[in-house]
Amino acid sequence: MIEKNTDVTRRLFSRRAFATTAATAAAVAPFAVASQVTASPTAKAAGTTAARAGVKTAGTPGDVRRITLYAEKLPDGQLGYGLEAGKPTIPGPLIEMIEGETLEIELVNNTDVTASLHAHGVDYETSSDGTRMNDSVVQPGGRYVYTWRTHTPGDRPDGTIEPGSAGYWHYHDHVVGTDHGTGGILRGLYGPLVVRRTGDILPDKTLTVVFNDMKTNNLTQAPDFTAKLGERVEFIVIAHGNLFHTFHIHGHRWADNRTGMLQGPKDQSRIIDTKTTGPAESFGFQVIAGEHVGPGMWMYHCHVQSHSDMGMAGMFTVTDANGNVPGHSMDDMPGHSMSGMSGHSMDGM
Ligand SMILES: [Cu+2]
Repeated sequence: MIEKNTDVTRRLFSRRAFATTAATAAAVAPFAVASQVTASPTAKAAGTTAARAGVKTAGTPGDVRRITLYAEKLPDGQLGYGLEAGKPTIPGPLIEMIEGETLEIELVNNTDVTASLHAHGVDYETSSDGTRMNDSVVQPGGRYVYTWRTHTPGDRPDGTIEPGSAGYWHYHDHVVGTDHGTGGILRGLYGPLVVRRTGDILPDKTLTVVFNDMKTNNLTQAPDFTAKLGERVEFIVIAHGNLFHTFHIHGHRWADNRTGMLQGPKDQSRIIDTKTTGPAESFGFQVIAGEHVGPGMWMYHCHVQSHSDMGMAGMFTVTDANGNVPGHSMDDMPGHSMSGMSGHSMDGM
């Protein structure tokens, strides 16, 4: 069976140099279903063309939502967050909010070390800071509620514009190992957070790529993803650790702005297919899988050459309507390592 792996594109990745890859991938639980964003089912798209095209858009924020997040140890000793007990993942689950809403996250710490939850991008009191300094960490076996608030853009009295909370953000532990969560992040306690505006176009699926030192989603060999031709795929890219990385994806481009999509014919956002990102930075964008380029095996990778050569490269496989990739047999196709992949369940948005 190993001899199936003779496709030239696969050998480019030197996968055989990483004999532990399969075992590592197998140890990572499938990515949890995306959190539900509560919104009025009658919400209308905010005057965008999205409504005309029939695509799903983010609704209006509902009441305060509450979710439970579990910090747990994976079988291989790494740590992960999960929406269900016994199902930690690396990265942790995608948490989605709509500008204006409040989310209460009860963190249940099922690990044997003190852990916490610290968010980027949203509003919170010091009691939700997730740091030892602010007494917002969780002992082993304990639980603690963190409250994240978001706001819409507004005008300040001085005439300047106050930005809203929308953006591609992330969350992570801030206490395991050191008071900066260095050990927690290294072991996998991190995940994506996206705050959308009412009317934002929703993706069909979200893929999360976290460059964490020399690993990707804590895997020595970056995970592979698949999508169908024409699917709206959202990428969320986050960096952690001590290194800078350059995310690149083949055959697809995006606008370097909040959503990755042009907001109108006069939007002057630069169109890019490469973006350099450093520790704790994050960005996201949406692409139409295979748009103008068709189905195929499209690499995504860190473009720091030594990094890609050492495993920070995976496959974004776009299949045709029948689930095939021209020029590749099914046996060649990746897809057994789906870390970071999340389907959306957005009914009601
Ligand atoms: Cu890199």
